[in-house]
Amino acid sequence: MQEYLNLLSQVLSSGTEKDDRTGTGTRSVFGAQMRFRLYNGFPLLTTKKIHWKSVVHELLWFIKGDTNIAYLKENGVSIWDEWADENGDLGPIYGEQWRSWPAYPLDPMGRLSIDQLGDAIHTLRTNPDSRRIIINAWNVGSLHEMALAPCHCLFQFNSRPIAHYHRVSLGAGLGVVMPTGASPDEEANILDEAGIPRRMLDLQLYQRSADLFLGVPFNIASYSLLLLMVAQVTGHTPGEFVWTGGDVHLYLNHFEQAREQIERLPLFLPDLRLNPKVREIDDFKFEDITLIGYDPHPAIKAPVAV
Ligand code: UFP
Repeated sequence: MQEYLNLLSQVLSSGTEKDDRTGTGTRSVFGAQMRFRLYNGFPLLTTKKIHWKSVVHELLWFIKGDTNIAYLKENGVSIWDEWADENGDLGPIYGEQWRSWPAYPLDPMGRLSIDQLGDAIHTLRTNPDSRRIIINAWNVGSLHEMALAPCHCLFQFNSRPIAHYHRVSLGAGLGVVMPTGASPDEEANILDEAGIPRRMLDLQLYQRSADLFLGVPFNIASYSLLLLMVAQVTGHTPGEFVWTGGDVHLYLNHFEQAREQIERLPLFLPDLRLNPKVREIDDFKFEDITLIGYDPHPAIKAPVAV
């Protein structure tokens, strides 16, 4: 996670002072990128403790297509509370756009709405070389109905053959055999004779607005987990998570905390294990996701800009 600490330093030292919607004020850099190789460990920040349970429940909630905070509240997650209306609704945010983007006019299959995540998984199983495997939450015509305009607004999957040296080391080391929800024909495409994945899966996120201290560590963990889940159900080996930021900012009242964090030494990354029996993205439950060996530095408190 050194890349993250480097970006914190860069924004602190060379960011531009900029006003913002919340009235807090920020130091900001436009355009930044970090890459996390998921086979080197799960990129959950170790220089401060991240509330992992919230990451998992929020992602499962997005995948369910849910946009009401009831599920989150039942599971003790409060991150969306301040934006919900009196019925707990948030408008057509991430979950709705990922799973049921309204189709006007009807698409060729006559669907009223489009399951972008389901389509992406189908394409990864049937046409993995595609360069069009994109999920977009930035539905321009619906932004005004959303409680918060999407921050992590668009992501793309990339499936690529595993280089020879990689496959050798996989055979000897990790040896991950990914079960898939694919038909036998599709599976033959994805797994080799020994049941080892032929291909690796990458995910790149575009985050238009990035609260580098509070939001970004959470966003990195969430999309890395999504990448592992989609890799498993499509028979891929997890590759890289690429994080790309637009307005990457530190709020003025997070500077002290950021400096404290930069001085801390990064620790070993945890491992993440998924229940290998799960073959479809909708079948993952909280208990299927296990974080092992997460022993971070203590949490650092910082005010949220609303
Ligand atoms: N923010 C994140 N990540 C998120 C999320 C919000 O960094 O997942 F939901 C931050 C970015 C920004 C604020 O500081 O929340 C959103 O404000 P705006 O819509 O004005 O960009």
